Amino acid sequence: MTTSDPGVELLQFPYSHFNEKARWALDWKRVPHLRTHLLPGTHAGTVRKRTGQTMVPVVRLGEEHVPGSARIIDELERRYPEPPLYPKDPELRRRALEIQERFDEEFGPRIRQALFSVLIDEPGYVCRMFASPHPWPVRAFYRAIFPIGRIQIRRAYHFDDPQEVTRAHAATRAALDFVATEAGPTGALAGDEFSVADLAAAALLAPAANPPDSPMTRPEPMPKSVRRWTEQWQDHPGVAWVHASYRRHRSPSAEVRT
Ligand SMILES: N[C@@H](CCC(=O)N[C@@H](CS)C(=O)NCC(=O)O)C(=O)O
Repeated sequence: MTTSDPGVELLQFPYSHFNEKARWALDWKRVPHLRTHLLPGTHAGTVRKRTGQTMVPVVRLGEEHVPGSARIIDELERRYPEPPLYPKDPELRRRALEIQERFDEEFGPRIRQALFSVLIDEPGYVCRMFASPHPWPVRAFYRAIFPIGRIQIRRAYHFDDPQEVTRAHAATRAALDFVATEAGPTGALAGDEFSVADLAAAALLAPAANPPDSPMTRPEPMPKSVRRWTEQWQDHPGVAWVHASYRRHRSPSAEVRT
């Protein structure tokens, strides 16, 4: 560790809802950390070398690498208990973790699939979303190799089956319905206080809600297809819930810039 290394590092894609979960947790707990931006596709080698698997987010805590947003939050909660993300009451904690798991396993991947069903035909915009923190030669390289990435995306999200897109949209709507109906009088999903349940649901719904002035605000101008996709959800009360959660609880960045 050097003097400018706070000992905590987030390996991430800047536009990614699972990465936003980990980023929000680090910011919420005011943990000073470095952010290493990786490019989806070319990230695999770096992440595999460090963790033996390819998915981000990964958080390095000292010498230890922790992959997976739920595991990261669990580890942050243990090392940095204040302010808490887990409710104290055991029953509320169980409920909060159950909601996180439902968003992680069921809704989150489908919301991403729904967004990619329109992004796949907007290569220039995809490159802006994912490669913007990188210098222009990297951006130009990324744009040039995107046709290969596009084939992989089509395969990974099963876009040759139109039913898959229908299912992805239905799950996005179900996730918005869930937060709109489950939120209590304070807006929280488990008890009265902001918890891991709210963080997970708001971060994983961010692609549909496009919360303003946040790390998940999409670059403007959006292509027409992406704007149409985004606007279709905007009057849903679930979107109002995501916007309110970001406004009230999305802490400023605790990133350390070297
Ligand atoms: N369940 C994981 C999901 C993480 C995930 O899906 N990460 C995606 C980006 S959003 C990824 O790294 N994809 C690239 C890969 O699988 O190599 C979590 O909660 O962190």
